Amino acid sequence: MRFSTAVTGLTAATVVSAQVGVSGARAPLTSDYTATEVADGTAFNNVSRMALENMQYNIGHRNTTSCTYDNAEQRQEWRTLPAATRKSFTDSITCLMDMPPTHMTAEEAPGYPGVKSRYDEYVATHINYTYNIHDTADFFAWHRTFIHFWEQDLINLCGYTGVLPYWNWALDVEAPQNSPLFSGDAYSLGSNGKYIANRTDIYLYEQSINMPPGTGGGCVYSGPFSNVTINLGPLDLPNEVNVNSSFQYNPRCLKRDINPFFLQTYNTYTNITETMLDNIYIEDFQDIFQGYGSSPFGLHGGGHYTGGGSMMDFHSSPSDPLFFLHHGMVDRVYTIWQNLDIYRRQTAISGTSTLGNSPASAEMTLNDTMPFGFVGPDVRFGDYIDTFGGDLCYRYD
Ligand SMILES: [Cu+2]
Repeated sequence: MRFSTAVTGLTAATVVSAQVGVSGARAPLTSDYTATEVADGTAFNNVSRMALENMQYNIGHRNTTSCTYDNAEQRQEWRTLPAATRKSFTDSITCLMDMPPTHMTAEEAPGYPGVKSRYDEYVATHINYTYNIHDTADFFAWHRTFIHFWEQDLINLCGYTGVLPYWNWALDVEAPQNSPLFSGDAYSLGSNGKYIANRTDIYLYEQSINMPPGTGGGCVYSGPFSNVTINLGPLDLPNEVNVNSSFQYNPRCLKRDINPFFLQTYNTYTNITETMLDNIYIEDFQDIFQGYGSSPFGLHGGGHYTGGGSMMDFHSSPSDPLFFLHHGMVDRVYTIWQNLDIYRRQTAISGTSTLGNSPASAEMTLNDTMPFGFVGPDVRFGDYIDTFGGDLCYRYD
């Protein structure tokens, strides 16, 4: 095993020096590593450390005392959280599902018959803005802020004392259905869906691929969320009865269909590393990441379709708490990408506020507002492009 630092002379220190104006050094590329290092996560872990060193250096020069590299929240991968913290995390999620809405007014309620809980306010807000937060300039920043608000609710409304965990897809590529996330014990994120046999491939027209059936398909049957009722969606699931209106009340169980095909095809260490290192411009990085480039799913779509069930619904996917761990990893990869070349990438944006610019809308600027509906206050885009901006103060481990 060798690190690129030994091969190319590109050390974290020289990358840091590039950040302060010394020309010559550049952010690493996949080609700086061997195929084995890319495939086994060595390259990913190496550049993650470089990104953290750059971040630490950069934050250290900002003259802030309230939020520093050392006192920032440090988000962790799900399986590194202590069992008791994992339990407290899922308990606090159930608490949000049992809590009445906090933002929707009595006057608004008739327009949102499916919003029954504080948790549903998140789902409804994502449904409402679906076409303004995907394949737009603010895809990364909006979802970053969305999961931040959710984490703050777990803490402030439901007494959670841990950090928002993320799901490192690559750790589960061999058999995601056997991941500790889905073991179904009290410390997991709930089980897979109950297995439904004798299913055939489904052809996905939009992505032009055959989707093989996953390893579940039915309701989550043990552990956390096996007894929860989800109320909104689905709006666009293949082979499901979808609702007729966006906020229709449609109570049902939480379904999953953990599907190794997607994780193995779109979310390996090689996929992650190539996406992160070989797209140096934000317009390419965000497109490839979301499956609007050569791959029909990208890291973002691959994780969603691996979950199956609710996670595959473009609009109502936050119905499955797995959404927030998946988007934690999305945010982590974006954060690493940004910090590998802070001065060029931290505030780089490209695109409009409509999906694929359809209907056409103005190019977004950092002064634009990102709307959060029932979730929280609208925020300035530029304040949330940085994990130390706005009221954010976190980094990944
Ligand atoms: Cu989304």
